[in-house]
Amino acid sequence: MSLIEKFYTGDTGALARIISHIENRGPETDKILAALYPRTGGAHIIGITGPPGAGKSTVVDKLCYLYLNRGRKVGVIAVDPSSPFTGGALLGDRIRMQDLAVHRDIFIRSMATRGSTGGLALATTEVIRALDAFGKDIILVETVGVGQVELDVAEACDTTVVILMPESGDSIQAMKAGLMEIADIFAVNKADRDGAQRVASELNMILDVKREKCKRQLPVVLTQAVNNIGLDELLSKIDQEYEHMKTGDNFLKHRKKMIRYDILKTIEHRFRIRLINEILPHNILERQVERIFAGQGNPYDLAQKLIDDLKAGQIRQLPD
Ligand SMILES: Nc1nc2c(ncn2[C@@H]2O[C@H](COP(=O)(O)OP(=O)(O)OP(=O)(O)O)[C@@H](O)[C@H]2O)c(=O)[nH]1
Ligand SMILES: [Mg+2]
Repeated sequence: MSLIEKFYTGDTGALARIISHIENRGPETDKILAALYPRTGGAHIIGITGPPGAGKSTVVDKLCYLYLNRGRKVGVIAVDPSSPFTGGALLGDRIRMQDLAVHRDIFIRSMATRGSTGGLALATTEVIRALDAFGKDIILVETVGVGQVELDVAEACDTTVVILMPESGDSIQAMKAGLMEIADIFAVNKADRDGAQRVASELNMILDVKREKCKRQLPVVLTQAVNNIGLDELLSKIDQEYEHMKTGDNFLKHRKKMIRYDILKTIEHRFRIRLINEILPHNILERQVERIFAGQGNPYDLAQKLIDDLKAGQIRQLPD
């Protein structure tokens, strides 16, 4: 039986091997992704992001139980762009999630920069597609909300939850505009601590303008993930948001946005790799770096010249 056939029998080992293909980007990766694609589109993809230590993993853990109790099949991806290896925080997550990991209907995977050759967001999206094709109903994707990778990953999710904590109070005003933009739902976690209510009120004030303008709910939920309080409400907001998205034109628009995202991300990534490894003449970058370093020319003119040459179909000789 081929790997894909095994995958479709529900063999978790085959799923794990396919994910390894994606991470290591072997020669067969593209064929595998193409073969899985027709079976994607059934899962609800939920991004969980927010500042370090806000309680994202704890929330993910509790949501997993709630979904499993409802008989849903769950996939979890923990993305850590800062770690060149599967580092400390993720190890902690894995230990905490160990109870869960033995459950037949759950699959948990950590992803770090390792092996993804600069395309962590793309690799994460591809793993999401693999879990989707495998038949997962719910895919939870945890990212630490600080950089471009998170914003890219959020774009590949249906629903994005931003988790904050009372200590985030000072930083709400300064919260990256990007993080505010991508959130469908906010959870102020650690509501057992002082200041949670104040953070929620501040947030609500900021959001009111946007709610009015975009005719959106943008709910703010108070949670105590460790005490298992507020998670039912969070889950019902996630459901409502998804139901709303599925009405009218929203869903078609969203799905088309995803297709567009997959195409553009794939082009970007493959083009960059091919450009460096195949299209640009051997050593050209190194030679031009030396030249610019020595005070000749600048990166911007050089980049434009290379683009013009590519458009014209050939890279012309550059001065050394
Ligand atoms: N007091 C309190 N502590 C909590 C709550 N939820 C989580 N924590 C604790 O906060 C710490 C961080 O929780 P995590 O779930 O690992 O947070 P995270 O956002 O996943 O952290 P990173 O992945 O490292 O960014 C842990 O010690 C949790 O036990 C809560 O509701 N109240
Ligand atoms: Mg975590």
